[in-house]
Amino acid sequence: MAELKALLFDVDGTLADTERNGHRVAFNRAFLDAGLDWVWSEDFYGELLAVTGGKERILYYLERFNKHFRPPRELSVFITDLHRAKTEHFKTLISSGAIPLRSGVRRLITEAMAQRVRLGIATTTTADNVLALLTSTLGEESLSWFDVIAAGDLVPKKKPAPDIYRWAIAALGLTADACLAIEDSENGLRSALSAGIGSVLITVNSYTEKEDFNGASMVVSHLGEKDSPPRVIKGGAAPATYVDMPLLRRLHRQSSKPISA
Ligand code: XBP
Ligand code: MG
Repeated sequence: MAELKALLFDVDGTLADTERNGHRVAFNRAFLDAGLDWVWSEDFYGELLAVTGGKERILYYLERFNKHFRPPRELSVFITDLHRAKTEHFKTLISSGAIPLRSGVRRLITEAMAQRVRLGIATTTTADNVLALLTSTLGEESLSWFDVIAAGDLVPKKKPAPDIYRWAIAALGLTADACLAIEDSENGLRSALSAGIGSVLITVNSYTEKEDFNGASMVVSHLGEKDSPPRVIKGGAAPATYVDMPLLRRLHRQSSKPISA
């Protein structure tokens, strides 16, 4: 396994817990504005998360749960317009500071930069949403910390397809074996692994904790801090008690032998 040269972060559920009280609320506000009586509950949204991509998720909802809906204009235009409105609501929510970074994210990013390990983002959400989240949580200068922000419709196929990770790796001018991915979901894990990234750390959340993370290098509850260590769900962290750069380097070295589920 090559030297660890870059960390590739997922966004939703990984950098911040954005789904339950961010994207889901933004979707419901956009539905209300559009005069639709659609309300996605917390539990129902968890089912819809099986499909990545907001536009793809709306289409999945219509095809699977609301077959009789007749869109007021061509369906793809209707969905695109609805999703654009949802993104505005999400950006407003994020810019209000409503959703903080998850535990350990700021610390690990700072550690990686201090050790000259490059940073990238590989996400299904839109670039606008990523910029809003980074700006509101880390400040505008943080946008320059990431050598690549690979997001949303940049690629034809979203996670679990490998496209977005392949795009990010190529944009970094690296090979997959020099990268470690940090994800929260099975779709994200599958995407990173099929892009050839052998070391994937999973930080679960309330929507993804029961998913299948077979093939991950390690599964933890969160990245953690010295005084608030994570729960290790699969894999061995010792001697580390929370996720730091030495632990990631160890995982990367060992990543030819992923843990079994
Ligand atoms: C999670 C997703 C996104 C968000 C909604 O992305 O699947 O679609 O749920 O964002 P990540 P959009 O890869 O960061 O986990 O509505 O902008 O798609
Ligand atoms: Mg995610």
